[in-house]
Amino acid sequence: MTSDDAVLPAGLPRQHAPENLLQQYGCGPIKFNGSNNALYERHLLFDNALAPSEAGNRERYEAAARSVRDILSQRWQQTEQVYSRENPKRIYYLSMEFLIGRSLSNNILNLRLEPLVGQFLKENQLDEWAILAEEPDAGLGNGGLGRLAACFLDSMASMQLPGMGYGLRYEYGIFKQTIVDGWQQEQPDNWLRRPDPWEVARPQYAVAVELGCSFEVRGGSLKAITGKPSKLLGIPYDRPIVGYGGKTINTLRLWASATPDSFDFQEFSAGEFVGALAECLTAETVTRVLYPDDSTSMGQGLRFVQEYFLVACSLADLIRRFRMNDSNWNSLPDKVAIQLNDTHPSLAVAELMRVLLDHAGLGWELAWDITNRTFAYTNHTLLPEALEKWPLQWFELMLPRQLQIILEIDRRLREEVAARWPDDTSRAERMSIVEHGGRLVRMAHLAIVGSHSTNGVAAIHSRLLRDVTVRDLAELYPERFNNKTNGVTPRRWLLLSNPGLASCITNAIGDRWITKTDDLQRLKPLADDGEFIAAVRGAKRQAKLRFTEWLKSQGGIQVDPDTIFDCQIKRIHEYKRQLLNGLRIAALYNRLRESPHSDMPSRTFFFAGKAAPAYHVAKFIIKFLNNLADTIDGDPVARGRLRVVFLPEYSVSMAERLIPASDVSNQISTAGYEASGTSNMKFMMNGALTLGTRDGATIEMAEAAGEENFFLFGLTAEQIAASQGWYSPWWHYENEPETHAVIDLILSGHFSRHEPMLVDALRNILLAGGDTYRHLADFVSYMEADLRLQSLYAKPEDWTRKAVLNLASSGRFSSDRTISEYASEIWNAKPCPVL
Ligand code: 26V
Repeated sequence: MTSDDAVLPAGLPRQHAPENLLQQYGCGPIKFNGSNNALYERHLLFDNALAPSEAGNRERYEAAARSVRDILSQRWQQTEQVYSRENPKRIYYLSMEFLIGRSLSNNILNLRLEPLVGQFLKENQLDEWAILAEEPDAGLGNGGLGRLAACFLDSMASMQLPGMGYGLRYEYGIFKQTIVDGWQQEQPDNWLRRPDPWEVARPQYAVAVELGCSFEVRGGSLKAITGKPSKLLGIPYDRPIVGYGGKTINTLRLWASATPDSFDFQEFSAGEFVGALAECLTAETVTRVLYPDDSTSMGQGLRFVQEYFLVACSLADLIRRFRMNDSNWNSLPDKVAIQLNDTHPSLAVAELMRVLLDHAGLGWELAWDITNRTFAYTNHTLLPEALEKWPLQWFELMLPRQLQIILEIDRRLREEVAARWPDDTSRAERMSIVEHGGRLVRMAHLAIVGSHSTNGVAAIHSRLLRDVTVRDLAELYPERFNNKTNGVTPRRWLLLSNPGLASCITNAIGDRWITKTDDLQRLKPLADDGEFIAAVRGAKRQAKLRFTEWLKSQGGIQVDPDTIFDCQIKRIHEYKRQLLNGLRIAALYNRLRESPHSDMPSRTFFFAGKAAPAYHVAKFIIKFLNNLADTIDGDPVARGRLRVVFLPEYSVSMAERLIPASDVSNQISTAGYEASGTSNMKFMMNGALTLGTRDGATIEMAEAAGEENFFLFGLTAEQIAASQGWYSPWWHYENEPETHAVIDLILSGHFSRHEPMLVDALRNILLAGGDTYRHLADFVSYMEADLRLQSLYAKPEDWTRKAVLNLASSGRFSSDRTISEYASEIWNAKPCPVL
C-alpha cells in the first residue's frame, strides 16, 4: 500500500494542504533548517538527537505524534480558557476504564490534518502504516464498558460539550494474550515502557487522598495495618480528546498514585531507610494494573482502594474547579453533572457527602439534595456475579467516615420504606444498602439511592433492570429510571477504519453524515441502485484484501478473501456463547463430511477475545475453538471450504481492521444477558449482516433496519426466563438428530484427542451441568438462520442490498445520538462552543 491511498482520508479526497491549515490551530508556517517539516524534524533533533535519515519507525512515530500535539496544544488550552470564562455546566464521566486504542491516526483525522500529513509522508517517502503501528494500544479497559467511555468522549468533544473523563493511569493495561497449544496465556502489557507523547503530567494539580489505615506489601499481597492512617498522592496526567473538526479539545484526566513527598521522615531519619521506601512501593502499587475481570467482583482489597482513589482524586479536582467560579455550594448541581460508569465509582456518593458535611459545613438535608442532583448512574450488566458488594470491614478499616455516612443514608432509606410500606417488613431488607446478613455494602443500591437518574444501556436491559433486578427501588423512585441505548463513534468506527466504504457514502450523499449520522437514511433509495451496490461491494472487497494482507504480514496466516468472513469478536464468556458458534461450525463440518459435494459456500470463521485469567470455563472455550480450528484444517474434506481462525490478542486496533472486512456479525448471547453490545453496531455500520438473538441493542437494530434484513433466531428473554425450572438440555440431545450428532462428535474426542479434561468440561457446560446458557435450546434455530444466510449469500446483489439497508439505518447507533440524549435528559448540559 502506498501512502497515496492511505488510511487517513476516508471520504475526503487528497487535496493539497491549504496554506492556512496550520494557522487555524494557531501555528504559522514554521521553517526549520529550510524545511517545511519543521515540527517533525525539530522533535527528532531535540527530543532524540537524530537526523531524519537516522530515525527508525518508533522515533518517527514519536516525532509525528509530538508534532500533532504541538498543533493541537493552543486549541486545547483555548478550550479550557473558554470553559473557565463561560463557566458552563460541566459533565464529568467517572470510569475505571477507558479503552482508547491508538490516538495518532484518530487525532489526525479529527483535526482534519490528513491533506497535510499525506503530503508530508509523500515528500519524505515514509511508510504511514509502519509508523502508525508503532503506537501501542492504550488498553485501559476490559471490553464494552471501557470502549463506550472512549466513544462518549469523542462524541462530547465533537458536539462541543464541556465534558471531561476521569480515570486511572494504569501502568499495565489489559493483559497481552498469546495462544500456546490452544490455551490462553497472559503477559503483562507494559504500554508505558516508552514515553507516551499524548500525556501531559500536571503535578501542580496533585491531590492528597486519606485512608484510615496503612499498607504493606508482604509476600506479594497488600496487607492493611489498622489504626495507622495514611496518605496517597494522586498525580493527574491529561490526554487531549479532539472533537471532529478540531474546534473543541476536551481532556481525559488519568490519576497515577504516588507517595506524598512527606513520607515518613521520622522513620526515615530513625534509620528506617528501607521501611520508608517500601511504603513508597505500596503507594505506587495502587494504579499499577487494570483488573482483568469483567464478571466477578471477587473480594479484592486493591480494587477497592483503586475505586476510592479514583473517586477521591476526581471529586477533589472538580470541586476545586467549581470553587474557582462559584462560592455557593447550592449551585453545584447547576454547574456539575457526574456520570457514574457502573458502580465502580459509586463511592463518590459517600465522598461528596463527606465533603459537603465536613468541609462545606452543610446540614444533611441540603448536602443530600445537592449530592442527589449531581450524580447519575449507568448500569452495564445484570449478571449477579458482577454486581459489586464490598465487605463492611473494609469501610471500617479504610473509610470509617464514609461508612458512617453510608449507614446514615441506609437508616433514612429504611425509614422511608417502612413509612411507605408499613406491612411489608422484608422490603426494607431487600432494598437496603447494607445487606445485614452478609455485612456487605451493595454498591448498586448506593448508586441508585444517591443519584437522580439510573439508566440501562438498551431498551430491553433498562426494562429488566427496572422490572426485575432492582424492582423494589424502581417502585420507590420510578421517575429516576430511564434508558439510554448505547452508540459508537462513526469517526473511529467508519470514517477512520473503513475509508473505502466511507468514500462510497460521501460520494453518494456528501459528508454531513460524519457528524449527523441520520443522513445515512438517504442511502435507502440507493439500495436498489446497481452502481451504488457495485461500489459498496468493491469497498467490502478492498477491506477484505487489506485485512488479509495485514494478517499475512502478522504471522503468516493466509486466509481466502473469497470466502464469507463470519466473525465473533468479544470477551469470552459463557453467556456470549462462543460455544454455540462452535457447535454450529462443528455441525457444518459434519454436513460437509456427509456430503462432500454439497454447494455450501466457503467460509472463514474468525474468533477473537480474551478470557479473564481466573475464568477457567472461558479458557476451556478458547482451547476448544483452537482445537476445532486444527481438526478442520487437518481434514482434507473440509480444507478450503471451512476455516476457523482464532486471532490472539484482540484489541481496539484489531477490531478496526477486522470489522470493515466482515460479512457476518454473530451476536448470539442468551437473550436477557447482554446488556447492549456495541460491536453489533460497528458491524452494522460497516455493511455486515447480523446473525443474532433478540438481546441487547440488537433488538433495536433489527427494528430500525427491518427484521427482514436481519437473521434473528432463538428464544426471547421472556422464554428463557420462563424455562427456569423445567429446561433440560437432554431433551434436545435426544430429540434433535443434528444436535445429537454434533454433541456425540464433540464428546467422542474428535476435536480433542488425548484431552479428556476438555471433553469433561464441555459435557458439563452443555449437558451435565444443565446448560445454564441454553446453548441447546437455540441450536436448531441458529442452524436454520444460518441456512437462510447461506442462500442469501448466493445472491450477491440481494446480500449487498440488505447490507446497504442496514448501513442506512445505523445512524441511530451513533454515540452522538446517545450523548445528546444524556445531555438533554440527564445532565441538562449545553454545548459551549470554542469559536
Ligand atoms: C465488572 C467488574 C467486576 C469487578 C472486577 C472488574 C470489573 C470490570 C468490569 C465489570 C463490568 C463489566 C460490565 C460490562 O462491561 N458491561 C458491558 O457494557 C457494555 C457497554 O454498556 C455493553 O454493551 C455490554 O453489553 C455489557 O456487557
